[in-house]
Amino acid sequence: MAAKKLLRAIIMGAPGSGKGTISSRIMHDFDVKHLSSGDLLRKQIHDKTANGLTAKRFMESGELVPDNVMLRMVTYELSQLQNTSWLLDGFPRTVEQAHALLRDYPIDVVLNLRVPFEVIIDRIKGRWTHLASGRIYHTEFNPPKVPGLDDVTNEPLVQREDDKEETVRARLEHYRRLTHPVLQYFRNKGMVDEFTGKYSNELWPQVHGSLSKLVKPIKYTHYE
Ligand code: G5P
Ligand code: MG
Repeated sequence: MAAKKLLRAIIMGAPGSGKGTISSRIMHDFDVKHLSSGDLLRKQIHDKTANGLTAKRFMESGELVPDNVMLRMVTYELSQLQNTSWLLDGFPRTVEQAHALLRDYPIDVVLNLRVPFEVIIDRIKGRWTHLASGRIYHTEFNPPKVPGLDDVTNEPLVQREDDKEETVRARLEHYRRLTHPVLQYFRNKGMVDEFTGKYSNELWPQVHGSLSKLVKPIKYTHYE
């Protein structure tokens, strides 16, 4: 029997562009594991690990966590997923991280979400997160069944420490300065599929179509 084709994908986009939202839809419709570097870091902070303590002060000011911490953490997680399709969200974010990743793994596609910056600031104000699972809600776009509680565990939702307006602006600035060159690096290699729009529901069918050319979907879920 032929070996199953494993997907190696990256999802990119500015903070708040909908990477987490689109990733959870991808997991639902494709046999792919979602690995979010931000979710990993928030878990380490919650568990008060050494990496978590280092990461906390960078994240709270909207800065990037140092490359050596990120590389150690993500390399370990990927080593646990040898025979699994994966989608990386939030990594790589610097050219150094990108080089290190490509040294170890061939990447099939980089999905880039292009959402206007004005839309993003408004969105982040309404975001609520279930820290343990990374599930994301929005007071209007995707409200929980019971306000303030996670749909699956009924545990309380929180607002992220780095979602204050001035920190979001700092995150957007770091994105422009440090992460945009990563995108350019992937574009020069012809690896990027671009998706432009204001709403995740508008981008989703295009993303589904793009991935379906690489791996067979389990289903197609429509959102409106
Ligand atoms: P993260 O956790 O990677 P960001 O800043 O890249 O964080 P973020 O904020 O998680 O990205 P997102 O995942 O792109 O945003 O967006 P989302 O959560 O899906 O959507 C945002 C909100 O909008 C949600 O409430 C959602 O429900 C809502 N929404 C989605 N679509 C729509 C829509 O169509 N309409 C409306 N109205 N709402 C919508 O990284 C955090 C920090 O960790 C560190 C850095 O310090 C970083 O700042 N970090 C790293 N540092 C160094 N290197 C790395 N590789 C690092 N990775 C993380
Ligand atoms: Mg996210």
